[in-house]
Amino acid sequence: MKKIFVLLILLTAILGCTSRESMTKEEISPMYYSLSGKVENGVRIIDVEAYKFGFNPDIIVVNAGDKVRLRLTSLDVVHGFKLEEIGINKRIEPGKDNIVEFYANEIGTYEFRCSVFCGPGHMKMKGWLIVK
Ligand SMILES: [Cu+2]
Repeated sequence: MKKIFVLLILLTAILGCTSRESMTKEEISPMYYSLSGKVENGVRIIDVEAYKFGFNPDIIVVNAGDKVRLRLTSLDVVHGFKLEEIGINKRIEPGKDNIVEFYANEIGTYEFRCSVFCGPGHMKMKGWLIVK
């Protein structure tokens, strides 16, 4: 009985750690993530899908110094892509490619989130940009 109890606690701890929406900046280890997208003509191009209620991928990884182009698409309603620390706030209209370009200058882990209210899960709709 005691063993099962310990196992349950362990399992809860492990599951808790892998839930990305509740992750904090400090819990993300850049070394575990490989680079996102592909580089074409010196631009790192990454496709990101927005949906109720999340982003795919929800962890975007680039190199410091990269010129980054995000191609944002929505699978359902209008969403937003807000990356405050880099000064980005883009509406993601369904049915089109919504393009955002920026230079990833500073190493760091930056939170991005949906900036257009899209329903009850809106507040949980976020992800991370890792610049390494
Ligand atoms: Cu939203």
